[in-house]
Amino acid sequence: MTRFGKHAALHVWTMEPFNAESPPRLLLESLVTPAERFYVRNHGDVPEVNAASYRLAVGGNLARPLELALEDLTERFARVTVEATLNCAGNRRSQLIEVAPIPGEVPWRDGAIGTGSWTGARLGDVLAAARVDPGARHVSFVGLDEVEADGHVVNFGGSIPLAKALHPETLLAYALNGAALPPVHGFPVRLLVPGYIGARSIKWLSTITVQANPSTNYFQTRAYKLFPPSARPETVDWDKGVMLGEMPLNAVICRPGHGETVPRGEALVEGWAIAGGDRLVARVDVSRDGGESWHEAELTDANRAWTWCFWRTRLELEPGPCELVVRARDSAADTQPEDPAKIWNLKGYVNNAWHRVRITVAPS
Ligand SMILES: Nc1nc2c(c(=O)[nH]1)N[C@H]1C(S)=C(S)[C@@H](COP(=O)(O)O)O[C@H]1N2
Ligand SMILES: [Mo]
Repeated sequence: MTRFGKHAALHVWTMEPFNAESPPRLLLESLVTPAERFYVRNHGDVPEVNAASYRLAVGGNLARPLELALEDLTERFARVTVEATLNCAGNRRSQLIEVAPIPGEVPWRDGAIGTGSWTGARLGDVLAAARVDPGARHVSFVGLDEVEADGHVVNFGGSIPLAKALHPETLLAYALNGAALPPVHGFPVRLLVPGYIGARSIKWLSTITVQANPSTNYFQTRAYKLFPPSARPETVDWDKGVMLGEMPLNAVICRPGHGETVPRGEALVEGWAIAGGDRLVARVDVSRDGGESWHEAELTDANRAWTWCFWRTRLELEPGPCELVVRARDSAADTQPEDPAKIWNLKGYVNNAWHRVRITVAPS
């Protein structure tokens, strides 16, 4: 156990703020990730929140503004449980950094992802009680944590389209895996936006505002935007760029790991795959020759919206150096880009290039 009750095998990138990811093998042990193995992505200190005096303000373009105590959320609204994978937009950034440097960002490998069984009130139920005005299009959220951004102290925040806010999977979550939300994951209440980048699942929620436009928070208008590979920090126009929402399709090989030596013959290759939005993983292909030829892998569990699925295949491996590659296809027939250089972007977001693992196959 390390800080915040995390498993000792987690790789801690920074202590302040606390940022840590799970090794791929540990993730593969269960479809629902135990809290102590769940990655942490913080931009500031973990706020200490008193549950008794906590209030969540719901305002903006609506008829009945609300101020909800934790007990209001747990008792007045239906208690709903949703299994959903949280995936950081910066997950797999390290592979983009191999293309060109991305200074000032956490160099996540592939473990900034985890699946929780989240319990809470539907955001849609709360917004129905508040009676949203026609004409509202976005819902914006602010957390209690204070973050240093561009020389200013701001609260972490962001927004999602009203339509997504009203979908039944979008929760004001107060429990993770059957226990109260741990402080580091947003106690007492966090937003859960399945299918979206992790950054939109705002922790330690303080206010919810229904409005006509997206949030003007730094983390909506400046960070978590996608720029083309040609954009450079010195010259980029921050007003341009695509605000990130739904995650793209992705797949990772968890076993064998980079640099491992495996015996010749049949090897078990395993990992996870996840489709963005409400799409499903339709197929996973694995290559043992750097992407020349492909073998369809078996999906080992019911493949449901909002959650990753695990896959596995057995491949005959010849002695010598070997490059394993994975790529998936989703229910919208979309697939992943081959080359990380083509999707490199200055903040290093949403890398979903083919995942490659170089191993050595021993002679006998
Ligand atoms: N208030 C607040 N919410 C936040 C963040 C944050 O720093 N502050 N980080 C976001 C990001 S970038 C991610 S990926 C997820 C991580 O959630 P976790 O730490 O519970 O795994 O929380 C999101 N919500
Ligand atoms: Mo993130």
